[in-house]
Amino acid sequence: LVALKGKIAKLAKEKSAQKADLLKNKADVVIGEVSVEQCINGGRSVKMMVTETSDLDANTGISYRGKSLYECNKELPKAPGGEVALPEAAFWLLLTGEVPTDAECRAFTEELHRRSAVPQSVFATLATLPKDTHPMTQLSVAMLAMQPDSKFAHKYDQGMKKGEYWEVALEDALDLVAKMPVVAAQIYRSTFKDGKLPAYDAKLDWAANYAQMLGVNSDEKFKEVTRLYLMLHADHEGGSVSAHTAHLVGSALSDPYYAWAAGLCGLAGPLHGLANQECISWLLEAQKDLGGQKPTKELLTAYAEKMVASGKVIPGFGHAVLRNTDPRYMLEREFALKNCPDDPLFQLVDACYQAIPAVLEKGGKVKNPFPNVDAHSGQLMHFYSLKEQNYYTVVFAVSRAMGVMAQYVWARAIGLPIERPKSVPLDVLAKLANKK
Ligand code: FCX
Repeated sequence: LVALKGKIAKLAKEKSAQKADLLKNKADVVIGEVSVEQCINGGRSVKMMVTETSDLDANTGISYRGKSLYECNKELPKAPGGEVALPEAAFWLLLTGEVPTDAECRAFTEELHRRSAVPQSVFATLATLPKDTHPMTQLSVAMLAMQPDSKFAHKYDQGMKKGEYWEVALEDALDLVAKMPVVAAQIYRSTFKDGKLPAYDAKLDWAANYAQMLGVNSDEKFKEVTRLYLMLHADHEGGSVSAHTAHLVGSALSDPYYAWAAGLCGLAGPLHGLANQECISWLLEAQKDLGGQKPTKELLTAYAEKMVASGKVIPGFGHAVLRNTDPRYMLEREFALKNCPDDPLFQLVDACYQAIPAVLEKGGKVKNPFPNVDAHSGQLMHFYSLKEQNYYTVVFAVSRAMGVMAQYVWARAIGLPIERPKSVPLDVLAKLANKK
């Protein structure tokens, strides 16, 4: 922990100096304009916030601290015998800007294990909810139930100085990420199984332990695919609904638990994190509709054309920012080609990959006809027996907690202020537009 804090402190000093320099010498430089369309259509591409941890390029996808996902998967430490990068190594990278050594990564995993105990009151709160409460609602409630333990909120009440914010935020961030798998696995076990949580295994890495606590599959490959999934979903810049929500809430100095509870509510939306749930439902429905026929490009083209003609959205395709096949999708595809090429659901996913972009392109209105990660993730979960679709967004949330928490720490480390963009009524917008 001392090493981690030292690295963040050093980088924060450099970055704070950079921020001060920009504000002192370049504050008035205009870096873009906002069109009427951007104002109405969700501020798409308007550069109006700072996120240190990752950056999304429309064509090459997300990079964590300047490293593409392919580079991360290659360079970050692996589990013994594993081939994919460990997600906690990605968390370290997001926090410090550095690839951890194997020893640093091992010590970091142990640090997370030490912080993983979840207060009984959190499980008691969850137990009061109706059993059919959506797992994402349960997860968000669990974050709020953990909030009384926020070190940030406690220290703030005691008059903590601004310079101390990030260090105390880091304590909460590590606690929260450490506890996520336990809470998430308990939600799974209570909602879909017998309620009993398999024993925590601190000998395993963070993701493998989560996989074994889910208790659906003891296959080593399930642990491996969980590592891959959690590494790939860790961060996606600051503008996505969940990250931006958490950033906005955090900018009011609401503590990390409040911020992530709010972010999770955004992640639960069907156009964002819930898309992976919708995707697998769509794939299973398509499989049924094909009635046992082998999925081919031709069949899927006809199937997708019919859907688009009836005005339906095809889940897992398109993206608000990406304009190419999502590299997260490609890394999952590579894993599937290696580990489950004969899975009938993978063959369907593969046929969709061959067919759907051309169908959407022909329709002419979709800005990005290519698949995003959600078009693949469900198949991998399903293959390894995690079949409860309305749980899928929770797995996404376990991963994204790392990016959002790293963003929270960095927002405090460089002293970003409360966020307050300007909104205008349509009449005012019309007046502004008519003046030009
Ligand atoms: N199938 C059919 N039509 C689609 C489509 C799809 N997959 N994606 C976009 N379109 C349509 C839109 O509905 C819109 O139609 P309209 O003009 O009649 O309203 C038009 O194409 C233009 O949309 P576009 O600008 O390309 O996309 P947006 O930025 O508005 O929306 C999302 C992006 C991702 C919301 C959209 O592509 C979609 O709904 N995709 C399916 C859901 C999905 O996969 N979401 C996961 C996103 C991601 F991974 C995440 O953030 O979690």
